[in-house]
Amino acid sequence: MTDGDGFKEKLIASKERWAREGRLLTGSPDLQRARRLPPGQREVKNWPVLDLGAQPNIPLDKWRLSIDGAVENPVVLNWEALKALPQSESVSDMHCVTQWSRYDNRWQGVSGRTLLDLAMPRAEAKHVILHAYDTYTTNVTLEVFADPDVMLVHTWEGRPISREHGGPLRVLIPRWYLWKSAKWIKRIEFSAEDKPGFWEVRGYHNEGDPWLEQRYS
Ligand SMILES: Nc1nc2c(c(=O)[nH]1)N[C@H]1C(S)=C(S)[C@@H](COP(=O)(O)O)O[C@H]1N2
Ligand SMILES: [Mo]
Repeated sequence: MTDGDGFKEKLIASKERWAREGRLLTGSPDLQRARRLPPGQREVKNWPVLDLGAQPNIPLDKWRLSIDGAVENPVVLNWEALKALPQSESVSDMHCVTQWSRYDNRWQGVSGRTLLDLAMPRAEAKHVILHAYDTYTTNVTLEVFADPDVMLVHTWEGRPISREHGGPLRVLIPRWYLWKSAKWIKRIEFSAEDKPGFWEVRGYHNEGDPWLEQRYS
């Protein structure tokens, strides 16, 4: 199969999804709710913790975030510098590949767009590699990272994000399964080449669209 075929299949899958959603729009409240739930997911009210088992403790005065690689303006931010950037707020649903979804999470942090404006990726930058304090890595395309809903978040429901959920700062890529949302973010690397991360080299999909069930490769 050529890449063109893959692209066509994805297009067809999204169009099928739009058709389904259109049908559900006029349905009962239950169906409207169901419409928010990607295939194979179930809604939870708690917020499960998933990681490699080591939850790094990074005091704010030691915390640094490096933004580097194929950028015009590599930067290392400390906590004060991060908080001095324009702050944004958003509400989004989380979808985990282990089949839970949690609706209406209220986040505060810095938009990915703000970091792009700051670091200015060079023309050859096509991929973004997220490196975390626990050695976890994950990869997304620059196009995905540039979605307006991508954020680096420090606050959830008005409270600092707990250490177990990736505080002081984690990535949030709400349109993708949650394994793409690196906790304890330490470095954002822009790259001409793709670098599949921890789970991507262990059988997870290289993308991760919950609506297309891009769970495993
Ligand atoms: N640094 C880091 N980020 C990570 C992980 C990890 O092990 N280390 N696990 C990922 C996976 S597989 C999931 S499902 C989500 C879980 O986030 P949560 O524990 O806040 O629910 O974090 C993702 N981000
Ligand atoms: Mo996960």
